[in-house]
Amino acid sequence: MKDTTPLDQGWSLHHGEDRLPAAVPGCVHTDLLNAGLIPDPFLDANESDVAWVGRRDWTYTLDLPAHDSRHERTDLVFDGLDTAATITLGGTELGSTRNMHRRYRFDATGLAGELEVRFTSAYTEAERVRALVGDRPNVYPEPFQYIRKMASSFGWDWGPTLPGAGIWKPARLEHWSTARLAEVRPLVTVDGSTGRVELHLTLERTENGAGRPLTVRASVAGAHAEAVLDGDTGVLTLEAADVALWWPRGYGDQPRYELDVTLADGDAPLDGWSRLIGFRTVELHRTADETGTPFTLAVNGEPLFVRGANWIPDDTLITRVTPDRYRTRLQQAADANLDLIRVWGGGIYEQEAFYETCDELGLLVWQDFLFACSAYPEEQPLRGEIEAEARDNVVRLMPHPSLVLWNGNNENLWGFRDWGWEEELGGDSWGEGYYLGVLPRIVAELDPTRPYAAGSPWSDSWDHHPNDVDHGTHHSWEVWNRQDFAEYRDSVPRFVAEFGWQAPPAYATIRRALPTEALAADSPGMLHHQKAEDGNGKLDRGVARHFELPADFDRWHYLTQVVQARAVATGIEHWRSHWPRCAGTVVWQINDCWPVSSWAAIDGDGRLKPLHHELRRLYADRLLTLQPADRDGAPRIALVNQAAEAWSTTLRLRRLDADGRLLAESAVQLTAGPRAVHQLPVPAELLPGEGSAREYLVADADGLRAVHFPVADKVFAYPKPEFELAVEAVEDAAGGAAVDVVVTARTLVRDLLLQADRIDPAASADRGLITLLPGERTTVRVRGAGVPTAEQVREAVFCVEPTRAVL
Ligand code: BMA
Repeated sequence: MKDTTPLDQGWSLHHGEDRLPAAVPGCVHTDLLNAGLIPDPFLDANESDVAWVGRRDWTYTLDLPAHDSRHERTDLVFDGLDTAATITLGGTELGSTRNMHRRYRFDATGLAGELEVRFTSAYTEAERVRALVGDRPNVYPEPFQYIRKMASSFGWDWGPTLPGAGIWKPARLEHWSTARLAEVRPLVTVDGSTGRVELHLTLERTENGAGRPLTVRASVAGAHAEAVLDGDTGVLTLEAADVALWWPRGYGDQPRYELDVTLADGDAPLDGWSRLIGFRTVELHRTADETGTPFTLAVNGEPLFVRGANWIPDDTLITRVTPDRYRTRLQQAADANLDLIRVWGGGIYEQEAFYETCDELGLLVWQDFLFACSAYPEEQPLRGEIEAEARDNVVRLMPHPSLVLWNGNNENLWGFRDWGWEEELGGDSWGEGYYLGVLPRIVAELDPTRPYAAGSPWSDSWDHHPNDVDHGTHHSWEVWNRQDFAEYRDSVPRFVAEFGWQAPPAYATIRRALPTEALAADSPGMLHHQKAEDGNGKLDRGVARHFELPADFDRWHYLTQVVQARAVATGIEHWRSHWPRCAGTVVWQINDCWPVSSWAAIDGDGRLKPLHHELRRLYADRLLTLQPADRDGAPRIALVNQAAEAWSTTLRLRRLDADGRLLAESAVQLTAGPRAVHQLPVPAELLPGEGSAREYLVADADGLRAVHFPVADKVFAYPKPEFELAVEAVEDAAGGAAVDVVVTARTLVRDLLLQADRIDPAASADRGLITLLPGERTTVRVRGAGVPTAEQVREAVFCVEPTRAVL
């Protein structure tokens, strides 16, 4: 049987004359940090001080004594090397690498001594390739399209510039004889309750093993198959009766079955492979209809309104993202009622634990191939790397039931058409051959059970603009860049694959990142931790359209977070109400990779912004929304029901005055069918007077609430908010002490937010923005803050205040 020696101990990183202890898996930045040789690049403006790290070459060594192997072959295997490296063992050069996204295997039979992995700076390698293939347009001033390395490690509009080097995934020796399983490719489908696995196998044989008849056995869900192979490839088919379907969360369970494969020489086992698979079908409906070209995912025949978010690398220093951290983050995504995560093309093909956790939680995965926001040369040496990388990752990830879509790139088809690239390129290659040629061919060949989209956004053909709202996927960025969030209501794209609004991270996250700074919206550290073009200008203008722009930092921080949540809510409520014409929203972005003002719902320290709580409401099976007059007509109420059962409810509508007086009221019995939207116009007598600064509308149904104010907050005659707070210690089900903060409103209280991390950086609240009518009471549970006094809690509470001019 094959046997494995992990190479995860005893490595050194050469730093001048010194040899530092090095982590494998790991990277130079974390090794230098651990050795106390660089300051934490995530704090203050330290990022700039450590820029030298990415410009240098780095060498890792490990002493590998001779191994007394009974086996014919010893391979040195790297699951990931970041990025341009030359590998020698005992003075023999084994080979070189230039792609972080591939696995590498070198024949190291009989070799021993010092194992040396010499990394060339990613900049040196990228510039070398740029000189060979010629310059290409890029949205960012860094050369990431000339090297197959995580693009955003070079910096992004939410990320620091910290390209590093390192043995970023496990390394090991594999000792084997006769043959090994070089590739196992299960094509998993299901017909009724019969699960089918077509297992494509590739063997690698030693000289001794050449031509020898070897037995492969496979089993899954009670089905068995066996074959004798004397060549290097084979196909086994398994049919399992009565399998249960794997469903996305919210639609059913996620049963998984162990698929085992063994390779044997007679009775002697040589190698084994095992994965948990799931039986489900996936289709992408793209057949033209009366509006244009839909983009509707269907799992097990059930068309979905996708409730998604975009995922970026969870830490710029990605080797710090452990399986536990993946689990925490993905559980947070699931808690926000997401059912799809898009792994965005400027990051990485994530690690196994990411996809395993998605399989388990029922989070669908849309996986981009790794191309983002720039023109990619199609010449060598890149072309060969890209083909090899795509093959490697398609094979690696295809056993996962959560994976439902391969996507060619992020925004490159759009960039070519719209951002002046076409002219600038003057006929040079830019990646089209990958997105419309190489990649779909690879997916069709290796993983034909999954749909492929050429890009996001993409209209499915050059006949339409790549970002056409009526055709395929759409990225809605004009609104954040230039407009008020109400403009989301101006269109009904077929699928919104990106849109979002920025806000700063939680207060405690900012404090940790900028420990000594006198905080202001534009203080040096805040600006350093804001990477978007005119990011703070857009934040400020976003606030100023609705509120008086405050000078006070805490208020600015609160209001930017309110606007972020309201903006995303406006988009999702509008688009969901247009199901099935619009078949999904994928918010930009769920997570962050360091402490920064960004579009994220979960900040760089893992704290939830109010947006996260809002997503939980927006993406619940049942959504109640009030849609102001838009191009489709008068103000309406939409009951969005994504559950399999009909939703019957009594809808209560109230027109109220700012002081709480009831002006008009009605109750209607309504039913939204299964997975359907029910709409009705708001009755005229319930509508607040147009332009009224005193009247507003409240809709309630089954504990869900929607409010509509006809004017901006800065014009509305809010009363001075009055509420009481009571703190009760409780025993929390999750274990440990917690408190319930009971809020009782005496007046209208709009968008009350308890920022628990201001009480204690370890504390969190289970609710986000809350609107209460006079006399209403609600409870917020706060964990991790001990038992604070009501006064301490009050200092951490914010809500919308009346504008002085209006009072
Ligand atoms: C899109 C994304 C990212 C970017 C985001 C916010 O372009 O694909 O590249 O971070 O918008 O600007």
